[in-house]
Amino acid sequence: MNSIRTPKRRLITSALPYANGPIHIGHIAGAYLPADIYVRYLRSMCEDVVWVCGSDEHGAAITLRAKKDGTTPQEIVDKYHVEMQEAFSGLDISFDHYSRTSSKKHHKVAQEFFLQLLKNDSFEVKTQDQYFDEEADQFLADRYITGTCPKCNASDAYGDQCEKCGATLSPTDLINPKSTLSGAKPILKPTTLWYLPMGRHEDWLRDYIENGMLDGIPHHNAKAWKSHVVGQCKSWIDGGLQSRAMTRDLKWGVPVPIEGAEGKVLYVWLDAPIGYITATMEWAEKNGQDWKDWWQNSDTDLLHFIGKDNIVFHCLIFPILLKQHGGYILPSQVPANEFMNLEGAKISTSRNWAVWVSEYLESFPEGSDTMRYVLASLMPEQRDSEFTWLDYKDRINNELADVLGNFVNRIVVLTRKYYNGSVPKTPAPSSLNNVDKALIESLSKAPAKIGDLISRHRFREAQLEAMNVARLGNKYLTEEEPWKVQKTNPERVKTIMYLACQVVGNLGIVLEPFLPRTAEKLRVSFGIPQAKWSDTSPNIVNPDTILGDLPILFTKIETETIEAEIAKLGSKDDASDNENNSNIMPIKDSTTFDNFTAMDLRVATVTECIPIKKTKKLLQLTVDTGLDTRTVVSGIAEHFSPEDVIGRKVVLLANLAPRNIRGVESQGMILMASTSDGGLRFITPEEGVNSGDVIS
Ligand code: B3M
Ligand code: ZN
Repeated sequence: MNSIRTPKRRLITSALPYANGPIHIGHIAGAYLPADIYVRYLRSMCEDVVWVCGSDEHGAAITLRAKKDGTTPQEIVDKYHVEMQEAFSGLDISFDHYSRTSSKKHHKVAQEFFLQLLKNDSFEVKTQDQYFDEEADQFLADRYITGTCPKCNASDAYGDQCEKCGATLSPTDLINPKSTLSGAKPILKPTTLWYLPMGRHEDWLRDYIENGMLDGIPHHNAKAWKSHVVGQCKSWIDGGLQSRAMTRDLKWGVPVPIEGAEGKVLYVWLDAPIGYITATMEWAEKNGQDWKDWWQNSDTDLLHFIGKDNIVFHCLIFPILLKQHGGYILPSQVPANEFMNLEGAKISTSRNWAVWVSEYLESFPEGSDTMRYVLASLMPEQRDSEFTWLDYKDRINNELADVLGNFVNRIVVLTRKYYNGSVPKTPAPSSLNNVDKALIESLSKAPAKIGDLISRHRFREAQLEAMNVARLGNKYLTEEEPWKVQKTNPERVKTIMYLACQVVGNLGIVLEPFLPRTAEKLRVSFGIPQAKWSDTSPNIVNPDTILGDLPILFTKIETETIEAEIAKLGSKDDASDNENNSNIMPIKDSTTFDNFTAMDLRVATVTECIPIKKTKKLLQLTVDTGLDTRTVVSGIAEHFSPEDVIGRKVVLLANLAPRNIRGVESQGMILMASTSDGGLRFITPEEGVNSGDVIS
């Protein structure tokens, strides 16, 4: 549970994507797929839930993009507002309502919100010198100004941040400032801005974030918040919260509704989160509901799904705004995700180092469930993660096709063969053996286990547990071998097949949040009317149900297919932006051939993996070397979790003298590549290379 009380309803939001470019898989894995899994589960639990999102159509990113493309901001946002929705629906991202912030309605809602803040004395008005571009006749905020970073000397730092070293800057910190509009050197000129004095709010924010307390009353379970979210907020608060300007001297945005403030708009990070409110109003109006129940009633839990770069805005700034306005509830959970990298580098729009959803769906028109599955398997819930096409292929072939697809197919084929497609009668309890009983028990427990993980936003594990239901069924079939038993004991086979059909029936419900299309196919074929979590049971499929048509669920992916996808990627490193490639390690001093041949390098397969208690970095691996099975301790826990590692082929230094590490004898060392972005990656042998093969 997120909350210390049980809420009557839940309002879910996902970050409003900037309408200045297409959606890529990093977006999906960050703020949309996790929310979709969560919301589908809540719907299936018949909970009262609404999920809103919309396009963020203001901000410098949009105007800069328009300028680059030689068009207007309106045209840009109109284009991407449509394209982004197509991408979302292509991956079955099931918002209840998708709005946009350039609408008249939103402008009005945001302006009224601002006026109430003004009334409540929430701002400090300051007149200060700001950079002004005389050629473009415009004040330059944040992203309109670039220059040399005073911290790292990168030549292209922005007015608010250096993307090279991550330093937070203000425009006047930049050396040799330049306007991005005209290239001109800007001058300083006074202007009036409305600031949010965030420092005033440090004390209650700290109590809210660290203890889940609000106005002395328990508000949410702070322990249920992710540690990286709390950690980021704490370090902001500890560093002292600075006042932040809530208005900008720009033409594109929500006009500041004050006389004398012509030519000023609301800061995009003031207007965008209010977009969640506008979206809820629109949804409520369409559905005959009162939006206030969702925003102004303490029976409601508010959850924001976002990426880690949006944490400060959702955990500190927006709560201040909501509280200053008065009458609104505050978020009770912000399950922010970290970043997903791609093929060994950061996803980058400008370098086209991304998997674009629309292009992906062109290549894989039926690929919604498979991409969802892979992204959920790799979701960057607690730390950054990495998507690779090889992994995509392996997970589809080895998990979806071999485990799930194969299992379901075997059931359908055998039921057709033995019973003309009709599910056998419920077996008498007395006919169940211990294996059957164990299957029934695991099957009964799975839905609650999966549901609990989803409620706690542990979507990777939840999906793994849901797939374990299919693994359970597969194992049962393999052990009971109905195709053999049929010859001698067809009565027994009826029991086996009845139970195996129940496994598929339950999969039709527990897979729904992750693989909605596949789950629906299973439900339709096995006669299950709806995806209702409470319908899961070891007797979910009625006897005598005639199984409907069920074509092959997953087709295997060929190596050439993923090679074609990899070839579409642009440039991996930012050498093009920055001449010296200083991230790459220089070559070490020379060594001898004998030194090299003294090492026994082997391919091995990881069969088991567990964390080593009381350590942050260490995993204990069991590896099959082809000759023996041994234990290896590896310092990779900050980069990989055990489920990332099990089943992988790795390169092992096999004759390294055994060493005792934290009480465990490590019999060798796994070789890893340290990537230029500070990551660690496995060295994965190509197909056909097996455990025991010697590397020389
Ligand atoms: N548009 C930022 C982003 O896409 C922003 C989110 C707004 S949520 C209110 O990173
Ligand atoms: Zn810098």
